[in-house]
Amino acid sequence: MSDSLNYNRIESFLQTKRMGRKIIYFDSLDSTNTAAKKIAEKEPEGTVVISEEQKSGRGRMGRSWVSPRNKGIWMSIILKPQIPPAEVPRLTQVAAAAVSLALASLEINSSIKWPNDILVNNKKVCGILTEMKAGSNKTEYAVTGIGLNVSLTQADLPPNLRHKATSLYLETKRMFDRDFLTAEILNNFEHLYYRYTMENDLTASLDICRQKSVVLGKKVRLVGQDAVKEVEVLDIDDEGRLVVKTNDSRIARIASGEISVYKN
Ligand code: BT5
Repeated sequence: MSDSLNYNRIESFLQTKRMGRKIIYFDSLDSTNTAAKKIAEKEPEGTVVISEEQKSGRGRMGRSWVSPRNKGIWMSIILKPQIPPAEVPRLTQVAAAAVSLALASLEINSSIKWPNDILVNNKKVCGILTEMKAGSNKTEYAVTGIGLNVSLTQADLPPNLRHKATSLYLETKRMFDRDFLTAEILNNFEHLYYRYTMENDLTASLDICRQKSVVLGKKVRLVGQDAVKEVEVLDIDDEGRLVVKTNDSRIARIASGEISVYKN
């Protein structure tokens, strides 16, 4: 196993028809999501942009994503789903379920913090960023970016993240094959993605998100655009939304947002 990703090895582990059948590999990039969006219109569904490092890896809402060289999987999948733009955020749940299954195949137990964080031992090991280009009713394309910390050490993480971020290596003291893991994520993603977009069945993904959820039954802080609300999480509904009970006992359904868990 070398330090760099190897397309032929990734391909040898793939069991997919589309996902990862074209991989565009970079040694260094600003952001795989940014690069994928630039070429999304002309590339086929399932094309993957992957880079050994990202200089300006992005999280949601302008946040940054730490992406040191050779230490993680920083990839973006180009998708052309026949779903309305309002449903595109669900692809994040599909990807979260796929990552969680891929980790389980390596005997790593993970949990999912709705909507886009994968945790191991309660620390963030993976984040997902889905972006799209859409008209009012038609999704032109979506790009689902996955950042998975594989072999980062404490020194690879900035001090302000060390209490809440981790890597597979830090949690297990094992080194993982990034080629295999990349393929395994894509294998699981393809299965769940086509069940949703071709068979209109999101249940398979949502069942995993529910089983693995760290927020179900918990009191959480919901960070909205203009206010922070404390709510109790009742469920993830069949559309992937978080069902919450507010302090004044009203039920609300949240399609996307930011939460922090503060109480059991
Ligand atoms: C995310 O945003 O978690 C989405 C991250 C998506 C990264 C992938 S990598 C491939 C593709 N290309 C990109 O440019 N992005 C995608 P959010 O929920 O907003 O979380 C961001 C926050 O996570 C930051 O503000 C930090 O607190 C924390 N963070 C940053 N880097 C991290 C890392 N490597 N591991 C764990 N936590 C991190």
